[in-house]
Amino acid sequence: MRLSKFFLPVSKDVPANAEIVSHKLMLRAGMIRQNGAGIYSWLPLGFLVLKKIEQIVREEMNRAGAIEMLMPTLQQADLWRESGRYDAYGEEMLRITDRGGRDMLYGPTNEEVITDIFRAYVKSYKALPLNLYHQQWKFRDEVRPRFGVMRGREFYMKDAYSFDVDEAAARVSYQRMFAAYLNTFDRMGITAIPMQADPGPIGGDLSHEFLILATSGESAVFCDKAVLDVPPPGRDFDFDDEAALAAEMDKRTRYYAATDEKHDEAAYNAIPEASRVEARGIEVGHIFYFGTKYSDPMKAEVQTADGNLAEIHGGSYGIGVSRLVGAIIEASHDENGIIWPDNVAPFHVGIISMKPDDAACAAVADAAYAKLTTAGKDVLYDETSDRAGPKFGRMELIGLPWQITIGPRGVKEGKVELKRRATGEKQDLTLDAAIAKITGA
Ligand code: 5CA
Repeated sequence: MRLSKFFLPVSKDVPANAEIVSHKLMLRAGMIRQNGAGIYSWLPLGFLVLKKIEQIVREEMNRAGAIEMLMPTLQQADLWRESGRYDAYGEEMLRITDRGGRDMLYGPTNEEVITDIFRAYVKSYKALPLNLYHQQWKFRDEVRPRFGVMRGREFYMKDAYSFDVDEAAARVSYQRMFAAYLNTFDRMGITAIPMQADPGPIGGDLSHEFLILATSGESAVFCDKAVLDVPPPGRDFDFDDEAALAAEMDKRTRYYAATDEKHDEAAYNAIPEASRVEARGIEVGHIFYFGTKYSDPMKAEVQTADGNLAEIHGGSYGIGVSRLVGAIIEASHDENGIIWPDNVAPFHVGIISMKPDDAACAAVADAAYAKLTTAGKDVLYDETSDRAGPKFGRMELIGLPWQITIGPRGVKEGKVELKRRATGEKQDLTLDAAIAKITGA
């Protein structure tokens, strides 16, 4: 993408209500535009990152055997009356009436809709386990939308729903999502710590929140440092291996990790002092096992192996896809701007052409752009005639993992400057050597 043909409205001014660094940086980098309280447009740079995160979530859900689909944003109130949640959900639910006088709502989550789909088609245990997911906009009329996309009213969520014939099978489905989440967040360059969460009315031990550590986090977090060092299951992990699934969960849950809501001072104090971590965290995912909470009132039953009917055991698994854009920035930035982890960066490389009106300089910069694009890299090519200061400042702000600066002096010596955004490390290299470094060749 040539910068002169892109839409990148960077700005120095941020509104006073932008309290935290990710919100400020997203506004300054021209990633989002507020349209109303907690409601945002995703400008091109922000949209690229949102799509990268969405794609990682998709690949890791698919790898774990979940199947993608799409449900609508608008739902029928009658389904929520069946589950009993229509009145219980309260003011967070945006309620709408259509021209026929029917009560509708903008979905805050999709347990009812998916249970309705399930019961219409699935009649036998033989079709289980089944895990269906989608990535779709949600609306929750939060009392206090704030921190930009981190606590929005309209936000983008991945929500998966598992269906099993009994609790033991549902536990395996839960562990499968638990393991998939670890790989998902790892690919985004962040460490998300699973913490026991309040399982709600069902009880049991099966609800976890996944939090990343960041000073601006809304929750206080207490954990054993060791939990941060457990490696993710990895690409070759076998999601059908039930012993391995249980082990992945056990490897982490054996260490203390809790938010303030579940904090147990005595258990925390039992950790060796040097290993105690007291920090703040952002919830980027939340998984639940809820048994027959929806299948019971909504009559989602299957025939079991012995010919009886059984209510299915369900779980739901959320990831805050739009929240992650802000959360990753909270975890990865410096005083000059964003530092994108490689896999979620809107472009892999930024090329700064220092003198686009100098023929030799422009030729090298054009060649760099062509070669990197051919090598499959997403490139933002700054061939504008802006001054050096603003060019560098903008490139630092938007935080692409690699920068190549091409100026007349270097070109004379056959060199370009390659900079790694995360470390600030700079090297003068031939163009081909710089490209080889970026492409890992
Ligand atoms: N039905 C379940 C699982 S699908 C559910 O809705 N869980 S949730 O309420 O915890 O939401 C899932 C994830 O969405 C959260 O972990 C969080 O990362 C994200 N999320 C929730 N509320 C907001 C919000 N107001 N703004 C941005 N992201 C949010």
